[in-house]
Amino acid sequence: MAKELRVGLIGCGFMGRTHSNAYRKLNNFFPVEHRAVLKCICDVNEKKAEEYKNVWGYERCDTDWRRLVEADDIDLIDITVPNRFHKELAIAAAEAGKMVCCEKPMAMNVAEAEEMLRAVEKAGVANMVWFNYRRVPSIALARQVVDEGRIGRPFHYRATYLQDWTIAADVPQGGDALWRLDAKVAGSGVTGDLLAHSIDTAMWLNGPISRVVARTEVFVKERVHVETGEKQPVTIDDACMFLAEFANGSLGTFESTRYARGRKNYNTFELNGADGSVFFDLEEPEYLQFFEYTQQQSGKKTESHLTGWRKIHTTNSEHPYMSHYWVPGTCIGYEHTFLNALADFVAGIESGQPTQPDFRSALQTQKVCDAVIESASKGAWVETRAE
Ligand code: SOE
Repeated sequence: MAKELRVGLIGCGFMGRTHSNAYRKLNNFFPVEHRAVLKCICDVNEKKAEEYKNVWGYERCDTDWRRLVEADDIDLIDITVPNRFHKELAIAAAEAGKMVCCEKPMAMNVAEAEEMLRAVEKAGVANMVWFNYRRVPSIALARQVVDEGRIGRPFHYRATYLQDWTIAADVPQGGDALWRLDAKVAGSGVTGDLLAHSIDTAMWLNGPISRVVARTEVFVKERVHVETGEKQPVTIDDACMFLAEFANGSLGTFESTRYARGRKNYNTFELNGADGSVFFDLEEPEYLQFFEYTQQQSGKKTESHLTGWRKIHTTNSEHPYMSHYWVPGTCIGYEHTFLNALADFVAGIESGQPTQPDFRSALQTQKVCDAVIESASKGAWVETRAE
């Protein structure tokens, strides 16, 4: 009889759906010992909670997160509410002895993230932050290529994360749907929402970022706030670009905006080293591009007339995660990145090897985000203290 992993999920937004879907499918695709049980869905909005209960098959719904966190029949609290509430919920869940999985960015700032880390470590509960893009098979393959020593000494890391959904000046800010535009609820704009993903991926592939210099911009200065109906100054960053120095001596550039007309969720990176390069583009997620200059096994330079970028279709069962899905040549998608993350988390509970990124690792990303915001306001280089 499988062990149960009884889930209480808080938050009925977009991420609440992606996670609910992962819990439902876990045991269809991954041979883990635990069976995910969708026990309770919680949201302050009763109608939404009821709707999610029915659509995703939760056993019950609740509007009181404190009651859920204290409930005896819950093993894991999953937090998908807006960023402002992450800290309070995560600490309460840890203190109640529950495992905690939290959406990104981990917190509003480093001070909050540190408190959350102390709470889970004191309670000794398993924890994870949902940086789902690490679980795109092509990105996981990039990590494998780096680990196999095929890139050699790294020189450059280049990331972009572009969207275009806030260009219209009449898009309001705040409320259930648009809290990402409200600094009091989101903490920051594209830095915490989009660049946090890029930074997590970058540090996973290329090690810690030591210092940054950033420039942010707010293109639409005032927007109507959904709660007050009044025009208020926009205090999030609409766009952010920064230069980075990695601890390994390589240099990075990061660009993010919600004003790149035509770009919906354009998330790319390229890493260039002495022996090779990798490039990834989320608009073609089933490919990793790899340029091999020096062949890793022989140590010889690839013959000049055969050099060129390889576009690897990452759908073979040898590619990360793919043995759990279909046959070679058939791709998987966005939803599976959450399923893969959940499977890794559960495997971590079962093996005793905590899954990454845990709160300690996500704190390092938070440090870089805070340093980016600080640098943009000072107009100077800022040390990140990321490890
Ligand atoms: C913002 O539009 C958003 O939904 C982010 O919050 C997610 O983290 C990103 O993966 C997709 O875009």
